[in-house]
Amino acid sequence: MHDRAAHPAPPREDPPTIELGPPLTEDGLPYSTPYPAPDPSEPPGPLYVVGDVHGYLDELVAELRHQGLIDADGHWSAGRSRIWFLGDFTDRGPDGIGVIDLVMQLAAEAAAAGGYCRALMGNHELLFLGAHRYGDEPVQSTAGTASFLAAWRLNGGQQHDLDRLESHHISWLSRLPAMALEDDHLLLHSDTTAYLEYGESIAEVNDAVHDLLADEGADEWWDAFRRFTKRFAFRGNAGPTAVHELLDAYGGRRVVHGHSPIPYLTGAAHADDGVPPHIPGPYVYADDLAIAMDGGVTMEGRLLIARLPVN
Ligand SMILES: [Mn+2]
Repeated sequence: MHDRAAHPAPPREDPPTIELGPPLTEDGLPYSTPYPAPDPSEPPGPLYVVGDVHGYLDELVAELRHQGLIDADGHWSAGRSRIWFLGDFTDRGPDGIGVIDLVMQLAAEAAAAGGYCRALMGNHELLFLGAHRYGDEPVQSTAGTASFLAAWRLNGGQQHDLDRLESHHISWLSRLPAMALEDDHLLLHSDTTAYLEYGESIAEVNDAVHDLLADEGADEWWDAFRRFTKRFAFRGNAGPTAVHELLDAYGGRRVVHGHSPIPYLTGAAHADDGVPPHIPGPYVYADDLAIAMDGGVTMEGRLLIARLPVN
């Protein structure tokens, strides 16, 4: 029999620290980074994902506080933690620009602390940027004449967000990736396989969306907006196959997405009884291959932040 108490583990000594200096580039010059480089000998911090915010800044701040990710003054307090926002920052709620400002601020503060705060592009980012760039210019639509401005207003666009949209917001939003892979989780905004129409690798998809926003016209933007607004591909009997199509192409063992509110995915959205939907947390479905993160904050649900992996 082992007697653990009689044989305590020896105290762990700190490993010796070797000052290697900054890494060198191919031309022998050190990289210059605006922030201190993370210590590569330390493991990465915990990974979090944040569902659709849609302008609900107070709810976002409360949940970030609740998770210990920001302090009482709204500054990053999560050290080396890694946070991914899954897109849809604006529209419907009261302060979309305030949400973007907070995420941009946390991105800078997290990087300085050796962690990161990153974000995906959702369909509402395309819609909002399109409303700003193309206004009521007519676009080709199968449903007749459409415009970004009209569609944005119909989908909860808030004029005061558009009025406060500045060039630094536009350049930040325009460069958001459409997808990312972290710790075997494939992160997407929308529960659709439409990503496959933009590339065979994550880098190809992100480059294609970036190039589209930089170079293409209103019709191509509209087409992208329509494709990334599709939903529910992972529901039902064909759902796991659809998830596998994405995982086979882009890697990962699970997809994590926003976009489709959990009460709609589960069929629990309240109709006329006035009872808000009960959202206990992220919704795992499609043979455990998919995690839905949009808690339906716009429909009296919850703004969800989850630490991955979830069971
Ligand atoms: Mn969405």
